[in-house]
Amino acid sequence: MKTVCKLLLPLLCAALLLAGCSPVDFFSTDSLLRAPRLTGTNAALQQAFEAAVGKDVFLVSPLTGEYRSAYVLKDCNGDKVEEAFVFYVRHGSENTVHVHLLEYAEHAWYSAADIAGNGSEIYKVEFFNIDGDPDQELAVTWTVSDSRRDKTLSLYNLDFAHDPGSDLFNPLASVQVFDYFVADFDKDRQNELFYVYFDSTEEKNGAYAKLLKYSEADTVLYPVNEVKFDGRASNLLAVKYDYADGRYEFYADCAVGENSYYTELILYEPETATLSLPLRALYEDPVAQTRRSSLLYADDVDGDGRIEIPVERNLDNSFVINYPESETVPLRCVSWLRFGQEGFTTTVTYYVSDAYGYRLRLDPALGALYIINDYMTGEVQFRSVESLSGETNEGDESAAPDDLLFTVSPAVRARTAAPDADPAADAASKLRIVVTDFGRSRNITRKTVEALIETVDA
Ligand SMILES: [Ca+2]
Ligand SMILES: [Ca+2]
Ligand SMILES: [Ca+2]
Ligand SMILES: [Ca+2]
Repeated sequence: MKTVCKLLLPLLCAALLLAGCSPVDFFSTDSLLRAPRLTGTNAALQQAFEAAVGKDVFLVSPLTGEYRSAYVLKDCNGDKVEEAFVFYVRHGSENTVHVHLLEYAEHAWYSAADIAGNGSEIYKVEFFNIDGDPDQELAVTWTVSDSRRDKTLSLYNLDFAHDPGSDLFNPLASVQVFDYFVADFDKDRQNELFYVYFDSTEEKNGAYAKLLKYSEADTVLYPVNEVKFDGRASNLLAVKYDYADGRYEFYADCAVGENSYYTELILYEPETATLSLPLRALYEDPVAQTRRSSLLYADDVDGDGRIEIPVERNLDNSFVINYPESETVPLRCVSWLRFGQEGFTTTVTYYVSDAYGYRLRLDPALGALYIINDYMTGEVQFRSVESLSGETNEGDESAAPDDLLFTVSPAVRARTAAPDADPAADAASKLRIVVTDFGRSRNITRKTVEALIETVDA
């Protein structure tokens, strides 16, 4: 699984390593109101900052991401000398966060530029190269207090060799984002910006994905294309991506009103160098394909590097008994769908127990199953479907579990874990697994069942 923000992590880590050993004690401090006294080089940096803007300021730390300090050191122009970015709000004035840039030369820090940003808080700070010059651009995602749903990504080209009278900070783009991702989509050795956003204005109302590319000639980022999600998408919840067959695939989990969710799939098509919504062409109602009533996120459920989309399904012949105020209800499983040329295929199906925090993979080796869950006791019976169409056992109640392979139920009392207990069997260790003779005759053992059980976060 990769989230959009995780993509840049290796790059950032590499950048941090290259940047060498910054004296980070101070810089790791989160959410400082005022700068503490610094020592050594940092003290000189703080003095230079205060000499430029005064002492009556609040420092502002990014809320998330790799850089969590109001002071960010980064060598953007590759001369092996770090620049310093300081994020602050002037006390008693407007709430806008400013970015102050200091450069280091001749054994001293000096103030180089100062700009007003686009929010009262900083969500994230990153650096990447998206325009024609080799320098890193500064990417700041701004938020406004109490409105973290709306984020603004501002990209700044930094012109360190600027002429007197021209600006060091050159805004390349400022766009509303839910999440974004920078990569060389079209393999021309220059990065593009992909982002997803929700536009709540009356004219555009809806969720969109958009791709921006840098134009050398016009020195701006221009839109390559934009796709609008299904009109029923009422909110964005998460975006993940994978890379398969030479193209990026983005999975955007969306809300559809109350207690209903679906995943919008967005592809980058290398042939046309544009974004597309492939489900539109394959299905009459693309939303119905992945719609679910539980908040389940698209994820790489089997760890193969590809994202799967979860959907709920009633399992044939399966039901929940002793359900409050109702005799039986259909039993739902979660299937994870993989998208391919032909549309969706199921990769894996789980029986999910939210109540007891586990899921059990319905491995094909178990054979075709039906499941009966006793809501009162928590006991779940896994039964072979073979006998469903066959002869029934007449009159003999004790012979009823003929098709019962195994049961899983909450452990009745605390059991001491065996000294050689497999940590992977953690979830299973809180459960009582009983395999029947019939189950054993089908090569099912306690270990087989344990290996299919995973812990699920509540
Ligand atoms: Ca530098
Ligand atoms: Ca650049
Ligand atoms: Ca490119
Ligand atoms: Ca996968």
